[in-house]
Amino acid sequence: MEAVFAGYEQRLAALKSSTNPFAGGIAWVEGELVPLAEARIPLMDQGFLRSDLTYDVPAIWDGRFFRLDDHLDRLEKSCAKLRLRSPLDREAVRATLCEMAARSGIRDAFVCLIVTRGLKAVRGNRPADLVNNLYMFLSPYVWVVPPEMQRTGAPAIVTRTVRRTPPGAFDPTVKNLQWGDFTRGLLEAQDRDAIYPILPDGDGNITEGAGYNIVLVKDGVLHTPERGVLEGVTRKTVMEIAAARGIEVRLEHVPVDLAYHCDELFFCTTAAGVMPVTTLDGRPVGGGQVGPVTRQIWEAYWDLHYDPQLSFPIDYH
Ligand code: PDG
Repeated sequence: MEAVFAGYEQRLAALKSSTNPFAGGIAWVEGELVPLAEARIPLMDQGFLRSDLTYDVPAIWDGRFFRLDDHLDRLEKSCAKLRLRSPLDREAVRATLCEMAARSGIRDAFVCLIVTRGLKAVRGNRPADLVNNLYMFLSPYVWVVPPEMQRTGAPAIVTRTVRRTPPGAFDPTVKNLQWGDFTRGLLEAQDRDAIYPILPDGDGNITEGAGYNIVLVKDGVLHTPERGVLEGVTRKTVMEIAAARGIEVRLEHVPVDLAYHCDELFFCTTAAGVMPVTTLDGRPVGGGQVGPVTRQIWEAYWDLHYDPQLSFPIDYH
């Protein structure tokens, strides 16, 4: 862990001392590059007014794009499900994102692409007649669980006041910003002296949390929900790491009860990687410390960021 964080801290210090106007973040809006803090969206965009959009978040780590094609594949599938079309094709998106990284000098980035319905109301219009919008930005890397907390593990709860929006209401495999359930979960977590909510499905199973998938370790086997969740790229990487090490993974319903009796628990997301969780509802998970399976997967996850099959270097000119 320490080597990964030390390298990152060094690069962050260099970024913070940069005088580049894009060092704090860079956005692409209607073909223009602007500092992220100055980026604006048109009020009438249905993405804003109705959350009629989908998005995706790949990351850049140590100057290399990680699994960009997996994220662009998922974005295209999400667009198809919502009958949206990105106004830029994949090659143009890839080239623009690399140019944005180079222009900003950001070497560890949270990269966001949002495709929205566009400027006319859907009501009274046929989706096929609308021109959809694309917004893209890079910001310095975002940590859902910050490094200092990853060392000892994060505090989570299973929410009592809110369940995850069911797949029949909104398909969670379409990455979306209808965060009402997650926002309620985050508030409940604060009220209960924790930070991270785990939302149940209303039928006694866990789903996911506010921007992360959930994996339990019980007797050396990984358990993660197959239904009612985003099919996370980080989780996919975790499953590949497990397969390569002969660790069994069960993708099935995961009862809430198993979360209370597991040996280890971790979250995964592009915005922080593999995040150990060591307390649940105020009680220790397993031994209350970051466990050996989590640790092994954590290390392998960050090592893979230098694997040329999964990542490529950005030309910073
Ligand atoms: N589930 C949900 C609801 C998510 O939003 C995310 C990622 C994941 C699972 C994990 O997916 P992946 O491993 O492909 O990243 N969402 C975070 C957003 C973080 C935030 O707070 O905005 C991300 O895309 O990084």
